[in-house]
Amino acid sequence: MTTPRAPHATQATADGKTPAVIASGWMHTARFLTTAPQLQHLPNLELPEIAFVGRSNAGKSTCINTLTQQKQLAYASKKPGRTQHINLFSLGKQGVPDAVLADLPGYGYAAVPKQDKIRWQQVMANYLVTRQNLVGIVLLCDPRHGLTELDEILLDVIRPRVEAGLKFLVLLTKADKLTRAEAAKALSIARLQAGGGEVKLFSALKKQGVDEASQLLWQWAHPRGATSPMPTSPETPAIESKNDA
Ligand SMILES: Nc1nc2c(ncn2[C@@H]2O[C@H](COP(=O)(O)OP(=O)(O)O)[C@@H](O)[C@H]2O)c(=O)[nH]1
Ligand SMILES: [Mg+2]
Repeated sequence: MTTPRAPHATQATADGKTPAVIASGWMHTARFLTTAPQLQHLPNLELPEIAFVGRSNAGKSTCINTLTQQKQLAYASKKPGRTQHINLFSLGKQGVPDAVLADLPGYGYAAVPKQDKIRWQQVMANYLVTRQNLVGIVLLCDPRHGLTELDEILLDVIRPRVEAGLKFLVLLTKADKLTRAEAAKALSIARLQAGGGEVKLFSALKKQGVDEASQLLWQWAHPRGATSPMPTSPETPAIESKNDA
């Protein structure tokens, strides 16, 4: 006679892995794919792509490094605003990637020359509006500043795509710096501003929100509702770059 499954085990896959373990292992496979100063220099990919956006200093690099459990994947820049390229990272087993993370330039850094600011806004808007394989956007926001005017502009830019099904998550970073009351307030304000999109607290320091965010991203990239990563078809183009050691 078989032993009844414990209620918590109903989420585990045949090999006993929970969704959190699967998602975290998947995030850990992230490796550098390529970098591009402009949209037209990015490779056209068939893989689902998830973009990370946010103001300079919002905690984007730290968040990507935390989610992927890698210290240096997204360079945590000492000079905010200087990372002006779009950096792509591939996810999934070596040789059979199943998704891509895109790290977009941070915006809103005061010391950046005006023409650079305008150039980036164009790069960003272009990317967010036209990138074909984009399936989701993670907007990083420091809750002590809230969603700023530039974040609102970004929300406006992506709204039509979100309405058409693009996934969207706001991560309120550095949550360890907030009291419970401040965190609750920041959440409710951001939920109003995000117009129904998902909003979660995140702390790299306390590893808060890491499992939830990883699982959400995994689901975005694997929309068929599989409980383990989809088998990749043999036709999937090899996109590993030479830099991908
Ligand atoms: N306390 C705390 N500080 C953080 C956290 N995430 C990022 N930071 C700090 O915020 C600053 C900006 O982070 P960074 O990842 O470089 O931001 P980016 O410009 O958006 O890539 C750095 O000094 C980080 O150490 C966090 O979860 N908790
Ligand atoms: Mg950064």
